[in-house]
Amino acid sequence: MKRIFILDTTLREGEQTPGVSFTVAQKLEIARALDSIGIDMIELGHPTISKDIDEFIKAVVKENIKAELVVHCRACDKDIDAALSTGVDRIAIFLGSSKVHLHKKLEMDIGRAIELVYKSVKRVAESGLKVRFTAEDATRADLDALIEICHAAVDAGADRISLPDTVGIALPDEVRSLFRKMKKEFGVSLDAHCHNDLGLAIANSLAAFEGGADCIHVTVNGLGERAGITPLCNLAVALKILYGIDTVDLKGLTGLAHMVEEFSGVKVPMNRPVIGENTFSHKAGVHTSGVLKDPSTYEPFSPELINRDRRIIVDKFAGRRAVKARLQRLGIELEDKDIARIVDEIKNGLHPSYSDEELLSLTNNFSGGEKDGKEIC
Ligand code: HCA
Ligand code: CU
Repeated sequence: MKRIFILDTTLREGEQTPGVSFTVAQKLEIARALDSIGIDMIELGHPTISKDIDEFIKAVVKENIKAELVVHCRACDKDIDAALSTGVDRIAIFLGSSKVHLHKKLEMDIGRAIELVYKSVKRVAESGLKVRFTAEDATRADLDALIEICHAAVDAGADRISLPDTVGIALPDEVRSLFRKMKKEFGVSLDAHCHNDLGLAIANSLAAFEGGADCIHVTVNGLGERAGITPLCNLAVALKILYGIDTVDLKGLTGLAHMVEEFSGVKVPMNRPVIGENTFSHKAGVHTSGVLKDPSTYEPFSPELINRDRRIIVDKFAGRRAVKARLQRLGIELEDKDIARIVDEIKNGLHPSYSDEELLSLTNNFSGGEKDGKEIC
């Protein structure tokens, strides 16, 4: 079976989310948690950005982390010096590759970019560390220029090339085809890093994988610049469900997502695939009835896969089966006629959704206020 690596960049790209700043202690906890679920590579940040980032990187390399530790840096001596002093396994050097990045942002031509990439990558390679080169904005670059820049990196010693969709603008077919072409051209490993500006990060990551990418970049909860990048939970589950590919320990994903939600202060929306509160909730009578007979009627995969529970919502949409199942979970067995009365009562009201306590209290009203569910029967 095809092997695919996952690089988590919650600690680098994720901290670029507006409003997010992790403490060193939080970052160490996230790094340990990522390692414990079997992430292959952890991208740690740029040591020149701030003292605490440098401090964190120097601290995490002393931990017993199995994942490859990667520092991200610009193609300049100041960044490379700082990166080399950290003791990580790999340095990822990035430089714009599209015309708009080269001409407008960096104000240089392709010749100068090639020189810089060659010189910077060679410096790191000669130090004995592994080097990845990131051709920033690769999906908007002219293909010949992109190939030329990447050749300079590979000739200088890079064993990995990242081809990011920096502004999340590419279509899955374009990404698949770009990776196919680059795979034919280069013998090195290729990374995909897909931004989610148009909601295509997951689709593009899977397309990159189909096109020959060896490694996909993710962040926990999809954190990152603007709309963020491919979310770890979604990617790992999609690879398992759609391709049968094992990556990380899926049962560890829910805890990790909650940890990063707390540390980042960025709430996971309730309808977020895989990890959102509603992912395994069923509401309409037709749905709950189907799910209670066979969960696969309305669930593409079981909540147990990621250590979660199914929820049966009880409100005006609920049918007898849903109410019966919810009461059974609370240890209450009622006759069908009593269930029918409760359902009628629920349907006559406008209560948005019954919690267990509210359902119990409604049930008790119907049965003269008795507290113990078993006595109701
Ligand atoms: C950045 C740009 C980057 C780099 C991705 C990579 C992008 O924030 O520095 O190194 O693979 O999206 O192009 O995140
Ligand atoms: Cu990015």
